[in-house]
Amino acid sequence: MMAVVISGTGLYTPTQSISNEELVDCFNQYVEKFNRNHSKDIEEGRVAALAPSDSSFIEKASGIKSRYVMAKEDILNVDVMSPRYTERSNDELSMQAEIGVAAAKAAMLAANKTPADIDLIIVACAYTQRSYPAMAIEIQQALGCGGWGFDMLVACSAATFGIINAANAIRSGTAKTVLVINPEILSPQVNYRDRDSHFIFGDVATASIIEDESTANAEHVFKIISEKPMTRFSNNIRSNIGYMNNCSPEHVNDVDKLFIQQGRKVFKEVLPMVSELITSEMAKMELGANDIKRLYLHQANSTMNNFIAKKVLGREPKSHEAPIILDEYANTSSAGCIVALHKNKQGLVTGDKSVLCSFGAGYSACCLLLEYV
Ligand code: CO8
Repeated sequence: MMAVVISGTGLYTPTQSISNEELVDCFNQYVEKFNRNHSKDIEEGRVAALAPSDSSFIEKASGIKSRYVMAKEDILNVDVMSPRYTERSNDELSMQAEIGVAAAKAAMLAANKTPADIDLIIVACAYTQRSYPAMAIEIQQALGCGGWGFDMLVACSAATFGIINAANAIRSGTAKTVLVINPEILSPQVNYRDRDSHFIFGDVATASIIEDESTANAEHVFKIISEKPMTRFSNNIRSNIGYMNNCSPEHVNDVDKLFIQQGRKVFKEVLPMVSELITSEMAKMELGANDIKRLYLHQANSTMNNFIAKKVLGREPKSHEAPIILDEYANTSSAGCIVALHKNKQGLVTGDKSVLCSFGAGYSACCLLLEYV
């Protein structure tokens, strides 16, 4: 079978960043205000007082220290607590396409490709900012690429599932060189008034070039030697935002239209699922723990990643073996494992094997085994 490779990755990092301390300061202003405004109801037991957030809890429970966002000011305004963007006209490049283009250009540069080489664009992410026309087609026009494009949503596994779709398009002959783009603008979906989840997400965009090994001409090339996607339905990570929301106007502002999760349950259910996914894929390819040089894992929680890496390697991982980027970027949904890959390619030599693995809402998970060429 034809060998398909990842021959370049690109990263767009927003210019604005929010520290845990800034976020907690705003959250705690909101808590004080809420408790003050509801003091009588709280005293008489009709309303529960809100508890403050704590930046040291956040770092200890998740490994997150900061997150990048597209627009910081109103997230930290206690009277708003959500990003605010100026709506662009239909003639302007949309925000999600803009950051996708930036990541795509960086990936093309890394892979020594021009827009003329690209014949398929897949925008794969957790949310698209509109239903249609597809973000991929807008990006196709902005870059000046030919061919075709489409969007696909698989929450945290969108990037890996996108890479599999790209590889299959190449194998089947419907494309030669594919751009998979993950423009993750997640901050609009965060409930910044929810103590359990206000700290989790950040915005970013990543992109990858996928092509036949015979045409690859880049510094860092990873051959896809095996791929195993999986899904299993769960309500433990959910958002009910959607095009039918206006049909139930009484519920349009309910908190379930933002991100909600049962974090503990996710932890308990996803960890064994992902550890088993990776180890069985390694067994299928007759790879042992010593053969794996890097684990590029989904970036949701550093304890989770440490647990998975320990299960796979059979020992405590060294920091370069299972790189963590969520201290700086927080959870960036599907883009997280690509950011980890993008920033940690150094030191690999020909033949080295790595794991690229996503996991999250759906549930969805995917393990790609890669060989450094
Ligand atoms: N400050 C202080 N204390 C807090 C805070 C806070 N902010 N939040 C909770 N606590 C307290 C709780 O009240 C609790 O107190 P007590 O023990 O008295 O009840 C205590 O801390 C422990 O709370 P938890 O059990 O909730 O804390 P955990 O140790 O489980 O950590 C995490 C919470 C970090 C959320 C953790 O559960 C986790 O990371 N879980 C799994 C996360 C995960 O993988 N989620 C998948 C995310 S989905 C995804 O990646 C993409 C989805 C699509 C994109 C969505 C875009 C918006």
